[in-house]
Amino acid sequence: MSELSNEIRRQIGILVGRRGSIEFVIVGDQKGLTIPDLSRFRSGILRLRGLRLIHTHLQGEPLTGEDLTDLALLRLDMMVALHTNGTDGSGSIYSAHLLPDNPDKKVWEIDPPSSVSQFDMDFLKWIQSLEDEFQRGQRSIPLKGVKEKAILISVSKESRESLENSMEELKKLAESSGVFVVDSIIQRPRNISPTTLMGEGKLKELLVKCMQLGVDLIIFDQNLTPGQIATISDLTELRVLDRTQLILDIFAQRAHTLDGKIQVELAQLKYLLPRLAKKTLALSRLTGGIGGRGPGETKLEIDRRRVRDRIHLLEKELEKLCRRREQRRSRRAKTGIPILSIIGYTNAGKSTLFNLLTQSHFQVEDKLFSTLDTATRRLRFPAPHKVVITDTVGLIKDLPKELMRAFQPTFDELKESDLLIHLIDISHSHFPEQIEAVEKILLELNLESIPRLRVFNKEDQLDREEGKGICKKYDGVSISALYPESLEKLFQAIDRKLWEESHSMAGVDNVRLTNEDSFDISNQNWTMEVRENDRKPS
Ligand SMILES: Nc1nc2c(ncn2[C@@H]2O[C@H](COP(=O)(O)OP(=O)(O)OP(=O)(O)O)[C@@H](O)[C@H]2O)c(=O)[nH]1
Ligand SMILES: [Mg+2]
Repeated sequence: MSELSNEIRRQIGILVGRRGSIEFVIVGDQKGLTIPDLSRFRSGILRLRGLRLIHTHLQGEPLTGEDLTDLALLRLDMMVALHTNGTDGSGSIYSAHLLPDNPDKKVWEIDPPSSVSQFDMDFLKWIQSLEDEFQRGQRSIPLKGVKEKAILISVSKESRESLENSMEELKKLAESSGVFVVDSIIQRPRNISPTTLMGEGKLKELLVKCMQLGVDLIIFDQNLTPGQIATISDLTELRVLDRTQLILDIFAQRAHTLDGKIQVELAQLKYLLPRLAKKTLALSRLTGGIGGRGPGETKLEIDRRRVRDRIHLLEKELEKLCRRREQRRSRRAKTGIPILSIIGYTNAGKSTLFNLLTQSHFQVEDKLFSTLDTATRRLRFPAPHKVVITDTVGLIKDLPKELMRAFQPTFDELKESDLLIHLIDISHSHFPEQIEAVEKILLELNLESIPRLRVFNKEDQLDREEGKGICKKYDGVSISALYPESLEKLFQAIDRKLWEESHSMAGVDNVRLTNEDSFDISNQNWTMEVRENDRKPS
């Protein structure tokens, strides 16, 4: 090869299979060669390709940066460059290979050059032991009761602090959807690649890391365009998800009622449709697994025409749903009883508070988005008033617009509220950002004109004085939904908001009831309401 190469002044390369079969012969130019499409040699993302590239260098130069990039991106068994001297046949061989997980976090090993005449190696034996080592590394992170492992990635020019906060939340989202987070990488490049976000260098490092750790799923904190998902997935053969898909996946797992299922599936399909235009393996890699499952562990349809039909059908269902909800609303409006809705960032403790107030037993979990379906009940309110209280789906920053649209009927119901109780997790280190995110969404939903009460929850996690300071600063009250005795402040604040501040409130029935009365749910309207919501108490 080297002799020929010297003669034609071009690099020559061969791609060799494990047992020595020559699969490709490539003739390049003086500086390099172009490797053909190797997709038919796909051996699974977590394995080496089963091909080594042996090629000539004309000047006897060692492996180039490009050689090493190809080694990593293509997961070749080995990259070899050789050069011989035209006159006496002497020359040297340079080789490099990928490394299994190692303490120095090295991606590859470049072997010391050896002379062509002395080079001797039992390749098959060597590659088998290398693969064994890779597999040991991959198994070193066991799946602890979850189905998937993933590496999280954030690429943006925003401040490091805000990227770290967002990453923290992405991690919680991933865990809430049953993913074990192996590593998270934040990159703040000067230039963001429009096609792959991160540059080639980072991408290959990531790819090798995935192979070292046995991870074939990466989740971006940024939302990716259909083109970006396709490019990254095609280039790396990894399964690629973005923040929106992850949130949609959690919703799909949590949707139990018919309403919820329709809303979630519609949001998922609307997200998918523009992505199906790209002929790509990216989506087919997801079928059935995380990001590709619909409500109730069904597979998401990824055939364009069928997706369109299904969207059409679901939209009709959604319309019916809207009508049903409207009827329910007008029934409720007729009663003239004020409606309080608990809203707030996901995991703030909304359901915990709702359960305490109404003595219900709905699902409460230290997970994001444990509640999807609205629940409504009469409040066990100690004041001599009658109110209806509603628990709602949690909000989050950058709530996917597909979800906003699909959950419109749910949000529309909030419009009927007489008071929004904005519950805030005071113990969360970034609660001010969460307040901001919620208020931004309220604005988008045209709910900003409804009277609002800021209630800081989880005060038990904080120093008393600190809590007081925050309440003063944000004009709110603090409670702990775990301690009923702390609710006194909340009742007083609701009392003030509903009956003292807003005398002019239309439709608010001022019928005074005794405590016992307000526990009585024999009233037809209310028992019906609970049934209609058919959300199952845990
Ligand atoms: N320490 C403390 N933990 C609380 C308090 N209130 C709720 N929690 C916990 O916070 C977690 C979330 O509570 P949920 O009631 O499910 O929160 P949510 O706002 O309904 O959440 P989503 O439905 O997921 O949006 C659970 O682990 C609760 O036990 C509180 O006052 N103090
Ligand atoms: Mg909840």
